[in-house]
Amino acid sequence: MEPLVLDSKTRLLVLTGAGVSAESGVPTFRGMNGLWENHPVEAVASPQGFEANPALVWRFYSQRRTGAADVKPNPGHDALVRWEQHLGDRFLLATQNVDGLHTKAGSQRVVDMHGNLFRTKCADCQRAPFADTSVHPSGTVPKCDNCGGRLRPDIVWFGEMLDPNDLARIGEFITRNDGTRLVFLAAGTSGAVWPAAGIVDEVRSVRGDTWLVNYESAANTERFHHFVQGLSGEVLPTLAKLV
Ligand code: BV8
Ligand code: ZN
Repeated sequence: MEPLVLDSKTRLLVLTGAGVSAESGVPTFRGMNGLWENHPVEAVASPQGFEANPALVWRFYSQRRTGAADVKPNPGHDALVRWEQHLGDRFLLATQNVDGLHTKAGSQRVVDMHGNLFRTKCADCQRAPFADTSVHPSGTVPKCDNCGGRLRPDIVWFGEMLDPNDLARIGEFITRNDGTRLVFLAAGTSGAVWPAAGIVDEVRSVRGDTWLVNYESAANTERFHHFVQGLSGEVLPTLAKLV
């Protein structure tokens, strides 16, 4: 298998999903069959779910905060930190994960496309999101001390738009015209959620080279030029040739 060559003429966009955190002990969505306590995740992680039962939604996120509080980055996260150190501004990491493990590992140029589990905002006023690791007793909904309204995790739910600044940052990196060749690598993602699942086609539209590193075939495997099947914690540390 030819290596992924990261040289001075290359810029690299990486997209990660739940699979990259699996070896750190964070359950994947598919691993849970897309369910939480028999609720489809899309139902709990949605504005409609929050309107219908905010306490249930907070129980879901409180459990995930507890579960992700002490997890550690794995060799897959660490490899991406080394690639970034080698490429500098010719590197960008877009993640669908809300566990914050890339940042914990030392990644700098990170776009949290779907938000962050350890940040909270208000559903009823425009106060700025704030860092928050608090876990709430079952049945409770934390109140905003600015407007008395309901607090919610600073996470992009199904049916909600992603932050346009985040999409613009990714789009700028894809269309950048600085004489470098674009390489895209997706890792640990099933390619089932949009707009993340469409990035490979955006990259192909500017004739970029595309790689998928995944434990099993994904919904969009055929869109990639290269498919390396395996565990990201084992494949990523040896995949790239840093020139
Ligand atoms: C939006 C935060 C505008 C919440 C998340 C076009 C077509 C169809 C549907 C749509 C479309 N455009 C929009 C939609 C609707 C929707 C969507 O995509 N629905 C899907 C279900 C069909 N998208 C949205 O709603 C987005 N917003 O488009 O707004 C709009 C609005 C309304 C209508 C139209 C347009 C918002 C999407 C973001 C939602 N929030 N997360 C939370 O985390 O609680 S998504 C969440 O699920 C994750 O962030 C991630 O994105 C996704 C899970 O996918 P993966 O991360 O890939 O994880 P998964 O478990 O599925 O797969 C893991 C993979 O890893 C597996 O393949 C496995 O084999 C592999 N693996 C496992 N272990 C390892 C491994 N690989 C390597 N190594 C290992 N060790
Ligand atoms: Zn408020």
